[in-house]
Amino acid sequence: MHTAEKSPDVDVVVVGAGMSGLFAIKALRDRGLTAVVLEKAPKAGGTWYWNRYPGARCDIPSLEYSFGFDPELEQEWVWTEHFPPQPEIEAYLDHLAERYDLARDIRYSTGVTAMTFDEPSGTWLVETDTDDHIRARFCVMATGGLSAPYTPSWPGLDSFAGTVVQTSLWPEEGVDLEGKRIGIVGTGSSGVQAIPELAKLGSHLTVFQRTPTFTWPSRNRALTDEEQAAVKARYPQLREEQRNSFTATAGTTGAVILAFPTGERRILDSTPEEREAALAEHGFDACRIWSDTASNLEANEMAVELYREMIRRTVRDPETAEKLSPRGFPLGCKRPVLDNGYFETFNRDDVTLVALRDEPIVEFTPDGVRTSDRFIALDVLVLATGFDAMTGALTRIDLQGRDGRRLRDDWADGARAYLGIGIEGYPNLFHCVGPGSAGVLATYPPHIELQVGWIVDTVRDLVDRGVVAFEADRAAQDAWCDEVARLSAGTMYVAPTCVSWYNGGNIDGKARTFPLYLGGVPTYMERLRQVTAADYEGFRIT
Ligand code: NA7
Repeated sequence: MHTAEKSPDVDVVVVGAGMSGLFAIKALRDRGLTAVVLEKAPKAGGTWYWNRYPGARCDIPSLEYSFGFDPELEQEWVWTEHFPPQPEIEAYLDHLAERYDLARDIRYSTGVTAMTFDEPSGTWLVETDTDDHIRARFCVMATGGLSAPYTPSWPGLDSFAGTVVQTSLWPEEGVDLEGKRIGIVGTGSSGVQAIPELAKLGSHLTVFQRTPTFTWPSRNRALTDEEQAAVKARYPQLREEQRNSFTATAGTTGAVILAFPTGERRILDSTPEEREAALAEHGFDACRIWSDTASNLEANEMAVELYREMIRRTVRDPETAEKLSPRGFPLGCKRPVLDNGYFETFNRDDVTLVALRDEPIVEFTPDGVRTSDRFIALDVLVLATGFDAMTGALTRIDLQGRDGRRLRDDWADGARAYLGIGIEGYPNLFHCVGPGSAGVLATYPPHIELQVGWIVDTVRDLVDRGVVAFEADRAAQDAWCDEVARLSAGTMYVAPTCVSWYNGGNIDGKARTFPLYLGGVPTYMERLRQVTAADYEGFRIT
């Protein structure tokens, strides 16, 4: 095919119609660019479409977990709870699609299977599972950080005659759970949110736990009209606070996301009486009020002991309390979890905890599961087993860059990207809040407005200049990856005992790297502004 025949169908293909994709399509259109969004789900919403399991909820306050680009929308939209439940966020995103007529540029039920860069024409050919072939000058990967579900397997699972359902692929039509014997594997955020609800729905719930989790009472509550009005009255300031905050949050929300200590006193210098007083005053939060737990493993372990003490005080059966108690990895290594009565659920007579490290799964049978110690009959198996986070959604596409390079090979030893936006070897391709950016460490909507806003402005400029290829430079990418690594050195995220989806440790065989930028959102955005001012320093422009 001649280059002339490879003229693009659209300026931009956006992959994904979650929060990033919806914002991208609106912003691209506002700047006069043509775009098509390809979305594998039958609806918009991304994470908030797929994760519709009982109890699904965001752990960022609703008034902050929303876009600020349209002051009218911000004032009109009514949130009902402090932490938004999944149906409310889904409704909010549906509303965005409708309000700005975004659906006319979105092809639903269309999964991207392959993407190939053609160097002479400077275009991408995007192929889908519905046999679409779309040629675009630029691609914006709005594929999400937690969107490639991880599904483990056990011997005999295929023979299980009951229902198997994954929290991250929960069917729209729902799952019949009423009065069923339910088993759930996984006690991360999804499991911790689902467990209290599944216990209420089923006749019996068995929780299969591999690693005990750190989770804090969310203290979720209905939002009063007064509270909501007070925030809406100062929304411009709140958005400004978000833009200027390390984690794109206002108030104390950032401490929740990072599990960072909030106090000034060292736990290593504390007396038993002071620690007891902390437990009495702060409960589960007593482990998070010290200044030395983020950097000192001995202090961290003392804080964890306060946490274990709270579990002992909450869970009546001492053996169950012990099994639920985190040991052997530091507080702050994983993303903190917020719960609605998680530990209390284990006081119910119809809930059983199976600690898989003591009692591993041997096999599934048509009727249930056999562990090393017993047989447990099940009607429904829920998998809350997490995600191939941050990179999986990109590496599961057959993404072929310059000179036939494949992303899944280039990232086999860990993700490498410049500014968390561009990848050397993959010109004209941008990814949203991906590896190398603050990514999942910052509140998505404001972070998306800033970072995806930069991408869209850049694309507009490149189109105006008739640029054929825009590609991260190898040396600039290496320097950025070094900076990302330097900032995480010594933190709990990369502690040798920390196994998490942040560092790839949750997936067998995945490279162990921590790809999130820990310099904070304002520093990151300042860097992007400097890069633009220096004519896209670190990118090669053809
Ligand atoms: P997470 O936090 O990765 O949790 C997954 C859970 O599944 C975790 O408890 C895992 O245990 C468990 N798991 C995974 N594979 C297995 C196998 N093979 N056997 C037993 N248990 C297993 O995912 P979530 O969906 O809960 O949360 C992800 C993020 O979404 C969350 O942090 C919020 O930001 C929103 P492990 O700890 O690996 O031993």
